[in-house]
Amino acid sequence: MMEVYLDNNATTMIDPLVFEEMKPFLTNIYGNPNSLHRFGSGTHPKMVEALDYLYEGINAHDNDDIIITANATEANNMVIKGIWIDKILNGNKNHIITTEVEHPAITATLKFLESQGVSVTYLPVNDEGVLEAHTLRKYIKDETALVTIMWANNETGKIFPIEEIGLICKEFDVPFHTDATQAIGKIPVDVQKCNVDYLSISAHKFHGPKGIGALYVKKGYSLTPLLHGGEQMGGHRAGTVDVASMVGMGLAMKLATSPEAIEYEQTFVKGLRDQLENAILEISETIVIGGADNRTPNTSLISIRGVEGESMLWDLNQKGIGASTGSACASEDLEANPVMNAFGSDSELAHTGVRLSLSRFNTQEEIDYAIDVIKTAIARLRNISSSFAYAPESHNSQL
Ligand code: C6P
Repeated sequence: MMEVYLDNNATTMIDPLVFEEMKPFLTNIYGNPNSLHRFGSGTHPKMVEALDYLYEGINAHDNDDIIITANATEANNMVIKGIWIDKILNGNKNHIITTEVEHPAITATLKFLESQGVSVTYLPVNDEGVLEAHTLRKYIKDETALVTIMWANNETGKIFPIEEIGLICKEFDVPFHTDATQAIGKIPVDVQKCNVDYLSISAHKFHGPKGIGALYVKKGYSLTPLLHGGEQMGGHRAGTVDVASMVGMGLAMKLATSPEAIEYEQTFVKGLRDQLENAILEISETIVIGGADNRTPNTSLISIRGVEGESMLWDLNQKGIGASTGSACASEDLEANPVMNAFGSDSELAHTGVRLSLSRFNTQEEIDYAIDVIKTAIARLRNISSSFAYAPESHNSQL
């Protein structure tokens, strides 16, 4: 049976070139980068190179900071809780603005802050699932300590008007953070052009290793650290850095953000995504949630009326295809998808979303196979009772 991975917004396969680059740092170059001897300093050239690739990948200025973290979740927590400590607990501001379709790494962190008395505004999105930048103007107040808005949505792939949002934040002199987890490697990301002050990065979304990410911090926008301890990362994040993963993230960033790589996403990957999507849309009562415009080139969130998203995943999995109904981290929660609810979709529609997310490693053959399997699954599932339920044989709540 063919195996086809169509869940690249959950995570991506590591690029074999990236893995090769990491290997020496998992074997013979094992020194602690903070040690003064040759074993430690031997790690430095490749770490510096990795940082250079990160700076180049998002067009950061040399004087800005990039702090290595464990993932985008940590980067998001670092900026939100850092601002909370610096500007809310230690200052006179008490308000944060976000949207209602952010990833839980933002919303759960903000919910915690709300429990501590912080006021949070969740901006509504339009019926395409995108924030209209002018909406933001009405909600910024003197007490606003931070605006945090994603660059691209993980479920719909919808791209937010980051350049306009950055300009508004600059006009009001409010720090602007964007979670760019789903944008990097898919569309151009330029922190200078978009007036971004903080930006979150996750390597495993662009064919780097898991367990490594970064927070970009514009010069002059320092933060109280989350982790206190040693002086690593200039005191911004204590703890010995995972050198192999950092080196891997650097190369993955270089490979994913070159102009040629972005062009390849816009042509080859988008071409495959569109073929897959169009084949499904030929079937009656199927729609692209939020519409087809202005999306990352790899993502398709489709609603198939009468077909429960979970049932569809079950059928696809039986045929070797991995997809999802939304965020991987909420996949055991069978509640209707909150992103779709934010669009005001009716409740049936909200249960019928399937997210198909591709990468540069998918092939034409795989997409042809996926089209056949999906068409068969839709026909089968529409023929059986609506009480059909997805029942995983086992699960491990620790995963
Ligand atoms: N979204 C998805 O299936 P980590 O794993 O911490 O590096 O990334 C978290 C994260 C943060 N922001 C956005 C926009 C994301 O999409 C994710 C990860 C995956 O949609 C897994 S839940």
